[in-house]
Amino acid sequence: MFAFDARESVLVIGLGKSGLASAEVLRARGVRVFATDEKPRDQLDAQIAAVTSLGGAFVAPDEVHEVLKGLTSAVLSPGVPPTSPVVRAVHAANVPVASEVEVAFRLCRAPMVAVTGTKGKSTTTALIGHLLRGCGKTAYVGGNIGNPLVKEVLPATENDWVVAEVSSFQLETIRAFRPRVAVLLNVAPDHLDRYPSMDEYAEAKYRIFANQSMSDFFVGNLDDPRIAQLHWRNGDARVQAHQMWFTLGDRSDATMHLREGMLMYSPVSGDPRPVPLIARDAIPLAGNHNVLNAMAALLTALAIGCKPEALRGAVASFRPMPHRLQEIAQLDGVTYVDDSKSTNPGSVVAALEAYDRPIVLIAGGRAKGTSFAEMGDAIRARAKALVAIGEAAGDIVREAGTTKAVRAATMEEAVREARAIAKPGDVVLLSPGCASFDMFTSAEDRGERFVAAVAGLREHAGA
Ligand code: UMA
Ligand code: ADP
Repeated sequence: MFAFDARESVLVIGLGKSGLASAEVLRARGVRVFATDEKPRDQLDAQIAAVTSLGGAFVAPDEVHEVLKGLTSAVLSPGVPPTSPVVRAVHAANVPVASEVEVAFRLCRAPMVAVTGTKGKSTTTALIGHLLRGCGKTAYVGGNIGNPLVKEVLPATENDWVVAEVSSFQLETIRAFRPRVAVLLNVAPDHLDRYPSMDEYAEAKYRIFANQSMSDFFVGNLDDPRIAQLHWRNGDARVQAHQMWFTLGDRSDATMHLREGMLMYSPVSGDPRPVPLIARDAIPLAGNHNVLNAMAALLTALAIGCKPEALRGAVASFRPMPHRLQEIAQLDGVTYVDDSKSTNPGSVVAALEAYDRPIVLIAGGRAKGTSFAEMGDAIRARAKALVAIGEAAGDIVREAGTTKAVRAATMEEAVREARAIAKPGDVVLLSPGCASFDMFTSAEDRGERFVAAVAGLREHAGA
């Protein structure tokens, strides 16, 4: 069990990116693969063809019971919740279930960095990969960031590093998964349509350090009140790894802190006096939240043995990832910012705080069981106007109270409305705070539609 070789027979549950990659890797190792997916059968032609061409067999969800007896394990896609009938049937048959990142961990020869948190995972994961490469190391980056980890780990040797973005969904069904460095960025309301409470959501995230010991590192955000409770000074013994903490405050109980605009590093061994590492303004990302993300990435690189001199140059050459506070155009003195990957209310608050200019905010989409109250406070405090879209538009307008608000039915209409309100010097910010699936196929699709709508304005203006 869990050697994933020709003696084993595995059911892959869910045939999206994660499941198809798992099927491919397992088949290449000679594993007997069955695969299932709860989408209507007539929408699965391409997935079934892919599984069949690999030499695997598709099993309809209501036929899974027929193959349960011979299974050695099941590999679960992150989007399939534990309440799914297929997962329940597999558990009832005592077939062990593992997440795709668990399979990746077992097949991985390189030491691993894993990054989780409600927001900032992809930025921090990409930045860690960038820093490690800038320090001359070979780094493979994958996971929730988009390219399934199970394929990414395969070429990595003992001398390389794997940097994995892991979601709470993926962490739910890990078993031996044990990163050399575990990064915990923040825990804020999100995915409350899957978790009964914030406590349960946080516990899923805490699994990232569950198998660590003193020879590993834990990098944690001291400014997140929930995560700060894990600090050894608070008497919490759950984190067994060597703890490295970061904060925007000027505090001596952190391994990295901010003092007079400088990121200060207190080495974990040797002379503990803080050394200036890099100026806050040298981080090429907007917003305080990104200073925290950069601190987490820098601490990780330092834990791995990167030298401060090399890190300074590497940080400076990093660029924001697409759809994360990405400035996409300047038009008639107005700056247009694509933050489509802002999919929970907390990331809207962070985006609004990142600009000290008047903001016309485009927000809304499909809510995920979260409250918009705090986001409404931030809109009232920082946005000059709101253009609301999608299913949650009414709720967000209500929470935004007295802020000037208009509704738009399409992205093109939203951009036209925002343009009509914005004055030179303003920012038009797409930061939805919601999932995209009510109007778009993905957050990327939503961002691309925004970019296209802004380009359309330019054409109309003849610019
Ligand atoms: N499915 C079922 N039953 C269900 C739910 C889904 O059979 O109850 C099937 C669907 O019909 C579909 C397949 O499962 O065919 C989709 O699987 P999936 O939702 O796990 O999606 P993948 O395409 O495999 O992508 C997953 C991650 N998706 C989710 O966690 C929802 C991707 O993260 C990740 O990039 C990819 O693996 C590669 O690792 C996306 C995400 O939204 C970006 N993540 C969440 C987030 O960041 O907030 C956690
Ligand atoms: P994730 O992978 O966790 O979704 P990303 O780095 O892709 O995180 O960023 C997604 C969104 O969250 C972007 O809008 C980004 O500006 C915002 N964001 C990034 N880091 C933070 C943070 N530490 N706190 C709040 N919002 C953040």
